[in-house]
Amino acid sequence: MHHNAPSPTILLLFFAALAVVGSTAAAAPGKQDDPQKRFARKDANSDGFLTLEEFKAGLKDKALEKADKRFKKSDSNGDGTLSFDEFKAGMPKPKG
Ligand SMILES: [Ca+2]
Ligand SMILES: [Ca+2]
Repeated sequence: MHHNAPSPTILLLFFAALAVVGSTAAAAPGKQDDPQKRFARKDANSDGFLTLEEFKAGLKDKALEKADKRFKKSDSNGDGTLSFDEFKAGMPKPKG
């Protein structure tokens, strides 16, 4: 590989990539995001319960395919909605 000076195109791509990475990181649920915030964000009507629709909102493809199972599994009292406790219990547990 030659060490040429970066062309304007390369620089543009570089900054575009940075922007994409930045926005993806901001949009994706971070590891430090606490369950309460995730729950509140999903609870579109803020009634303290997640319906299946609310639970699936924003998910796509594979996550969406798993959502039904996860929802049913998490819904421990079978009332068709997830309380915060149920939501939290159904989340992958952080290690440590
Ligand atoms: Ca709700
Ligand atoms: Ca429930």
